Amino acid sequence: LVLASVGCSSPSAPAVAADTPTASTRIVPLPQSLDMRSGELRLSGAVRLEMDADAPHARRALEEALAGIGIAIDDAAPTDVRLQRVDDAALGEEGYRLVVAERIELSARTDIGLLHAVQSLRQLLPVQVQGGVRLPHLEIVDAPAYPWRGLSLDVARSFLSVDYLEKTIDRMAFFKLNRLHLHLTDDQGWRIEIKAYPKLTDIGGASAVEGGRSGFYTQDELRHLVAYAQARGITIVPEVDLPGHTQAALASYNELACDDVENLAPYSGLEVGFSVLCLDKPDVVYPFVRAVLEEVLAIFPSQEIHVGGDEIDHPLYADFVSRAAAMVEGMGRTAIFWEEGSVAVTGPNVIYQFWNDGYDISAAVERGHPLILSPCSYLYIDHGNYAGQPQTYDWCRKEGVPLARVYGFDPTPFKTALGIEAALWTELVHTDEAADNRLWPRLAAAAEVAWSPADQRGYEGFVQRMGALRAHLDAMGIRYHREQDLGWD
Ligand code: TNX
Repeated sequence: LVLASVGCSSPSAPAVAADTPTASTRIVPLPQSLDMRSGELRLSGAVRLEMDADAPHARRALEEALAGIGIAIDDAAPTDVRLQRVDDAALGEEGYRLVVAERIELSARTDIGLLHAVQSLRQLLPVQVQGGVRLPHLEIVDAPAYPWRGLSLDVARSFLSVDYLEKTIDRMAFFKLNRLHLHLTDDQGWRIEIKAYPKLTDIGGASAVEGGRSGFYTQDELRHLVAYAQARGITIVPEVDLPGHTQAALASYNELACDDVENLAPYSGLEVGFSVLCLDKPDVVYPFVRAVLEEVLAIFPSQEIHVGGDEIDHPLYADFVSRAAAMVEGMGRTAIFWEEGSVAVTGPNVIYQFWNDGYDISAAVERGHPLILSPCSYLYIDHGNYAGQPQTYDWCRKEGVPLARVYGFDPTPFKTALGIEAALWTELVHTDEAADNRLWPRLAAAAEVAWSPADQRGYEGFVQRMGALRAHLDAMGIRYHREQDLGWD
């Protein structure tokens, strides 16, 4: 590949694509600093790669990205793309620098930082290089505002295939998201193989919400997904939702229920808040919880493990949360619970996930508990892209949760926030196409909310940059919502 700065190009240089991508109108999430320089770099043919061996994930990502748009890699090419790890403390764990000048230079302290640099480069490049491309000279220095930038995906109500999760991981990585929270169990299905309790998936894996898909992941499949995600800078955070939302478990092992529970059949309805492990039988329940958590932790290296704890009214609820949190801590990890769990006494590291806009989480904040923010009126993207969209909920917000609404969320008042998670519940989402429609482009807005400081970003700029990335979404095969604000109808 020939990289030449504009002054050096000869009259015989191949024609280059007319549309010079303007960096400032392309990158989502908005970089912390972007300095446009005069001059431009012409790419055509092939590039030479100089890559730090100590960044295997970024190397693979860069090679794939170039191959994917038709740029060949050739050691004889005169100019290069350089990918290097540098010892620059200011960049932090995930920060990076991207310079386009005579050559393209990506630098970061970590492999993950370099992965993010590769994603920014991908967004600057067109989706297909035919004849050549011009990149403006520029320097980006970038790092995230929040360390936790996630998607919570409900695979329990309706199952999603390994293949679809891989695609979603690739797309999340494109927007520098770094946490995929899998809601693996609920009333309507149990989706994770537990070898000590095989009926959980034999029975609990066979049900789903009405109209939805059933199924489960084997432990091998989950290990594969963990590695796949890790190579793309994403940690998979597993959730086993306890002690409520457990009808699939109760239907599989009736002894987990109290004797007077009448209906232990698999459940495919839409209700919430009716099932619970029999907390009055600690000798049955806690060995079960321990055995499940031990297998979960053996699959998922994530430091944080989600134990659910939502929508349950039981006199022993707070006791359950305290015991489960201590159990997770005893296993060397950190428990996450939905906000309701904050009524319990736990160690200060326990993380709460805020989801009801009206819930008063301030006491937990005062006690110093870290938060993951998923306020439903901004980040529940099972709600409509627009008011009244078919197959969407509106219990949290009648107007739905349009793109601009997601973008409008400001995490800064929450002093102990680790970051945010958009949540896709799947009671009404039963196909990959529907999932794509709910996720995109709203998840890109969530990514910018988490990455870019609130006082630096703005919806108008986001709309311009995001609008310009449509071809990239198409190239990734995303069946996104044709968002009017982006001119995509
Ligand atoms: C509330 S959010 C739930 C889920 C539902 C969702 C539907 C939370 C912790 N619980 O069980 O799927 O609303 O929007």
